[in-house]
Amino acid sequence: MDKRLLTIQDISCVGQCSLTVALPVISACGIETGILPSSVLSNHTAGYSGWTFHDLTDDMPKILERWLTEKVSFDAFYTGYVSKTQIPYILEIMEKAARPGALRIVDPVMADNGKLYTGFDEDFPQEMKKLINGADVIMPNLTEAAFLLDQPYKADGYDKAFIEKMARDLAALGAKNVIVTGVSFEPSKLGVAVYDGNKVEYYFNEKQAVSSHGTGDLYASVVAGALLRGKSLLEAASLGADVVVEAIKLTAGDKDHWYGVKFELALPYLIQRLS
Ligand code: PXL
Repeated sequence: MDKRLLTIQDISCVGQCSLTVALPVISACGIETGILPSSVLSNHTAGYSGWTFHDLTDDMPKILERWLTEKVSFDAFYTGYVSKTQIPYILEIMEKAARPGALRIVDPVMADNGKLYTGFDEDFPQEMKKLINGADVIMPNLTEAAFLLDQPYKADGYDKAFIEKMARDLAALGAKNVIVTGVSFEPSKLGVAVYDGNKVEYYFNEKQAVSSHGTGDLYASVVAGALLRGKSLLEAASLGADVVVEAIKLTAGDKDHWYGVKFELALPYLIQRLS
């Protein structure tokens, strides 16, 4: 049977993030992708002056019931932007609609640059820990890692010992593998720390001049797709970083394109790297 993944995150109708990135990216990886939209927004919440928000929590148990009747099941679950009240439903879906050995990939989307995203309250990280516990792979950025560990956010000035303790402490929350994103030990390099429960390895690229919205979702989607294609954790983590850099380069210089990255133009690169 072919592998099938379910991704659970919002539909931001425009803005190149969450499901509008995850579905095309994982499909481009050659993996059948089911979606469970957690909410529908007119656009994402980072940089626009406002947005509509339609919560879809009530649909979750009804959709699961249908799936169980139809014997629909998945080899992997990949979660992104979700709300607190959805977490118990998501845990139930991951338990009841799993094929044997199904992977749980959790991107604990909630914060960046030292701050929780608009709409997330202070006890959200506590709830997110319930998704982290039992995950096979988690992919926090440095801000999300700090919130999950109840420690102050450090934007810079940290060393390898700090990052490696962070990765181990995150694993101690119940995650088998940890990828910490946005790690930098020197001004010109940006990358990821990859902990497989045994050792921490790193992958770096040249740091790009701009940081763009939606790159976390692009990164996590590539990692999820690459893992299902049988890539190792470090290979998937490195490919994710390379695709993000490619997309940023393909977007750079277009001032009208402030809301996301042109990941569509990086899909041929992704496909070629996977072939
Ligand atoms: O990229 C993360 C994300 C996903 N979905 C929505 C967002 C954000 C980040 O701001 O606003 C709706």
